[in-house]
Amino acid sequence: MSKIQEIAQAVETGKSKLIEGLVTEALNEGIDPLKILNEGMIAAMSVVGEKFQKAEVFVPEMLVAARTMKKGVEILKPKLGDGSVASLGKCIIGTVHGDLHDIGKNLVALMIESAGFNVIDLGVDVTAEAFLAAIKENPDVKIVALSCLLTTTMPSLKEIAAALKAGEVKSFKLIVGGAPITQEFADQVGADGYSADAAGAAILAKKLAS
Ligand code: B1M
Repeated sequence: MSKIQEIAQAVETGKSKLIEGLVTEALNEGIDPLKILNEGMIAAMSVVGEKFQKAEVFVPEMLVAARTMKKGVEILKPKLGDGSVASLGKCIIGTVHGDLHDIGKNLVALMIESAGFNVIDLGVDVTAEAFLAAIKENPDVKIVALSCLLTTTMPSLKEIAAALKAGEVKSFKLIVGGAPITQEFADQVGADGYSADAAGAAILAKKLAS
């Protein structure tokens, strides 16, 4: 079994005690950190999602897989950034109200930070009011980023986008993403940009802020 397969299996089966060692070994073997992330950890989370859909695993298994991935990402973090100094301005990010998924949002935050932004992460289950308060506190914010993982919280994203567009501060760009989000939905809610993945979100943020 390759190291990447071992990492994927550890995430899939929630072996959080093994993950740090496996990721460190993979890095020491010179495996590309992005390959470890995409082909090892993100791929494993997709398998967990598919198994959940087929009722082969349940919420507790998803939770331990998520915890294991988080631990692995912590080891990868310093290797994923490009080391640039924050200078592109502020980005406020959060997972929309009603939604507790944060792994994808955390990756987007990490990539945007690595691209040179100062990231203000509001966490999960973030209401329109909380986004507006953060924008009021940071009126020079360049990018507001909304993450949404559930089809049932897409209306929440829509509401937040509308509230932000109607808010006092209008100088920022709004970007959206997450598994159920499409370019079409992003256009519908009046977002300035959409990306399907974390690396794309960072490129988009850079483009929109310049
Ligand atoms: Co949940 N869950 N979950 N879950 N969960 C999904 C999303 C699901 C697809 C599983 C499935 O059925 N196959 C399904 C949603 C179905 C749907 O809406 N159509 C689902 C469900 C149903 C639920 C619950 C309702 C289950 C229940 O309680 N019965 C419940 C809801 C709780 C809530 O939020 N209110 C729930 C709970 C949970 C856990 C808490 C157990 C756990 C989350 C832990 C955590 O995040 N801290 C969990 C997990 C782990 C998953 C899966 C298995 C993995 C999610 C993940 O972390 N993926 C997921 C299945 C799947 O995704 N295949 C599933 C890895 C991550 C890197 O990918 O988050 O997609 P992702 O992020 C990507 C892109 O989407 C994108 O970039 C990232 C990386 O490139 N992206 C952006 C994300 N945000 C972006 C923002 C951008 C741009 C790109 O711009 C701003």
